[in-house]
Parts: sequence; structure tokens; C-alpha cells
Amino acid sequence: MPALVLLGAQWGDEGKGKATDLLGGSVDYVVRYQGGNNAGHTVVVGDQKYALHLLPSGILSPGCTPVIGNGVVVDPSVLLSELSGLNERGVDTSKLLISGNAHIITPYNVTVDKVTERFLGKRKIGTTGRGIGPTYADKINRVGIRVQDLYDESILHQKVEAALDVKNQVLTKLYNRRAITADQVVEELLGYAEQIKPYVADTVLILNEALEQDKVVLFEGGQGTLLDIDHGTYPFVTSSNPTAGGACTGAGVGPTKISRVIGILKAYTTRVGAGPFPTELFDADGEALRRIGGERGVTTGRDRRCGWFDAVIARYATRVNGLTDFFLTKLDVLTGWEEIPVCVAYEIDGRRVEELPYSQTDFHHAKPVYETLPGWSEDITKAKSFSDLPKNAQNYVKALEEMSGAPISAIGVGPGRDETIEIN
Ligand code: 2SA
Ligand code: GDP
Ligand code: MG
Repeated sequence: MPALVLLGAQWGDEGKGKATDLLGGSVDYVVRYQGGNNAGHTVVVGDQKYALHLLPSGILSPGCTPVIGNGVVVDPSVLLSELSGLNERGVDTSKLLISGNAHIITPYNVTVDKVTERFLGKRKIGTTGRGIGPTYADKINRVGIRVQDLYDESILHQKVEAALDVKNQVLTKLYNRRAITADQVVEELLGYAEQIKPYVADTVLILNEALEQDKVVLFEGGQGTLLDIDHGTYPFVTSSNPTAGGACTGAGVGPTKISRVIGILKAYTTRVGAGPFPTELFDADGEALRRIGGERGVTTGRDRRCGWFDAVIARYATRVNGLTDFFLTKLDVLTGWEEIPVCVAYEIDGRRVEELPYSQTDFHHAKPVYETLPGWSEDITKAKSFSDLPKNAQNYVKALEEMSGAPISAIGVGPGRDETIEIN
């Protein structure tokens, strides 16, 4: 099992942090390959709760080397405060490695993100406002600033000037804001350079050498499949590739090295930000899922939109990621419902559709076709094996497995490390 990918099968917040942390004890490297501090991964260890944004969840496992790959966007101030926050709590972060090719989220990228959202008004994406989209846009436009640029002041200055050229035109002429000077940006960025330097490394070489030595490398997705820039509900997506292929480009490891792709799948569905969501609930059930599931953004504190499980999405995630298995999370949250509806297909303009429509218009018109499964009322948080679950909970899991197209190899029955049922 040399390299494995762990990613979100829905719209994010499926419980990737907990799953990565669970595997952390048995892997040598945990690698973030996309996104930045828009991610919010909660890990509960004993009575301690950690909220990680930029750092890989493997940072909490001693013996595991956490890596920020080239595909990640790094806000240096967030990086340093997340590191010092963990250090204050006694977590050793000294093994962290950061790719010199990772792009930097500059202060002007954060400004552009917030200003753009404000100007989009009703049409806004509902971003986390962390500068993610503008930073990836700069990367693609070839005016991005990379971590390695922090160590050559003259190049840094030239690149910041180039990046600000067009942005200042837009900021001053379109948005009526003051121009940003290259000097002020360079000064701020250089202020972080020395503190970050010990972590900067050729992570592509290190990871490939580790794989050649049969070390185990886990790639941890930052968001979910439906937020993928290519395969998600565009334009209501993030600006990178959380899907499995993103692990290859975002870390510099070839697809032949990856032998397992785990989809983290919530037993119901949530999404934060704008965009279509066929099974969204606007009633007391939606409110109950939000309350019982603690569905609030880890980064922004926004309430998450909640709805029933959507098997069409799960099947799609299986396909676009080549999933080998699922971890089903938050089954405990569904305890207490007499009946649980599950979306098995969509109805679009009078037609029954079994697979995710590629057309945005069709997806916006998709109405869920539900099948209702019997619920359970017994507390399942202490269950240690599949047979400990009430029959109806077992049947719910089996039904989801059948509909989703890949085996379920673990079930989450609570946020803690030990509140997990492994299925062999
Ligand atoms: P961005 O900031 O450009 O990536 O936003 C684009 C869309 O991607 C969504 N997005 C997320 N969705 C769920 N969880 C995320 N992480 C945080 C969490 C979110 C939070 O774990 O709770 O705290 O609000 C995340 N990051 C990005 C975002 O909502 C936009 O729809
Ligand atoms: P991520 O972004 O995919 O890492 O997920 P988040 O951390 O944003 O949100 C998942 C939330 O569910 C966190 O608060 C986790 O502690 C919690 N969680 C994870 N697995 C389970 C589970 O099986 N049951 C319950 N009740 N909570 C869980
Ligand atoms: Mg999250």
C-alpha cells in the first residue's frame, strides 16, 4: 500500500480530518495537495479538539511527516499562527515540509477575493474570503508568487510588481479602492521568510524517494469532489482539484504509485456557500441535522446547508475519483429518525435520471427521487463492530454501499478517534 488518497466525496466537511488522523499512525507522510486555509478539518483526540486549516491532519501523529505540496496555496501569516497555536498546545511541528513551488496567498489576493464577492452581490460564490481563487488565478496567469520567491528579494519585487499591475487598475478604476504598492507587500512577505525557511524543501523529490523506499504516503484532500474546479458544480466550486487526480499534480507523484483512493462520505449531505443542492432541506429535519451534526463552518463559522443522503453524488464521486472504498461518517447523527429518506435518482423535467447530469441547467432543475429506509433509535456511539449496530442501521449502511458503487470499509459513530467501526 505505497500511496493512498483520502478525499471528500460530497461538498466537503465529510470528516476527512478525523479519517486522516485515524490513518496517521500507520503512514509515514501526510500530504495536502490542493486548497489552502479555506479548509477546516476537525480532529478530536481524547478531550482535545483541533481545528486545522492549512496544515495536514497528520501533524497530530508523532512519527508522521506532514507535507504541504506544490498544489497548495499558502498564506504565510496563517501558517505561522497555526504552527504556534499547535506548539503552545505541545504538538511537535518541526517535521513539517513545504514545497518551494507552492504559491503564496498575498494580502492583495485576500482583498481581491473579498471585494469580488461583495461586487458579485446576489451572484456571489460564498467563498471563505481567504484569497484562494485569486491566488490560483495568479498561478494560472503566471503572475503568482511562490514560496521560493521569498528567498530572492529582487525577483520577489519584480513578481509582485507584475502581479499588481493589472490588479491596481481594477482595484482603483473599477472598485474605487486605493492602489497597493509593491514595497508594502514585499516588506510584509519578507517578514515571514526566515521563519518559514526551515520547512521549505523539494517535496516532490522527497515524496518520490520515500515511495521508492516503500514508505506509506497519504494524500489528504482539502475539500470535496463537488467543489472540484473541473468536476464540481461550477462555478460554485473552489479553484483547485480536490479529486484524486489533483493528488498527482499537486504533489508531483505519478498515478501508477496510487493503489487506494478512499472517499469520505457523510451519512447525509451538507454544503457551505452558494450553488445547487438537490436534497437540501428547509424544514425542521434540516435544522435537526445541523444541530445534531454540529454543522457549522470550521473556518468561517457559517451555518452549513443540510439535506438527505444523495446516492447520485456518491456514484459520481466513485467514478471521477476511481474510489476503492468509502469511510461512512456521522451515522450517529441519524439516530432518532423513524424513517430516513435517501435520494436514489433525480427527476429532471419529467425524466428520471440516474447519473449526475453534466448540464448545469439540468442539475439546477434536478428534483430528488427518494426511497425511504427505516430508522433506529438506539445509541450507536459505543458500537465497535458492524454487528453491534441495530439491524436498521446495518441495513442503511448496506443500502448506501449498494447505491454508491464502492465498499464501505469504516463507519464513524462519533467524532473521537475510537468512535469508529472498521469493516474488514
Ligand atoms: P473558496 O474560499 O474560494 O475555496 O470558496 C469556494 C467554494 O468552496 C467552498 N469551500 C468549502 N466548503 C466546505 N468546507 C470548507 N471548509 C470550511 C469548513 C468552510 C467554512 O471546513 O467548514 O468554514 O466555511 C470549504 N472551503 C471552501 C466555499 O464554501 C465556496 O462554496
Ligand atoms: P473535514 O473538512 O472533512 O475534515 O470535516 P470538518 O472537520 O469540517 O467537519 C466534520 C465534523 O464532523 C467535525 O466536527 C468532526 O469532528 C465531526 N465528525 C467526524 N466524523 C464524525 C462521526 O462519525 N460522527 C460525528 N458525530 N461527528 C463526526
Ligand atoms: Mg471542513
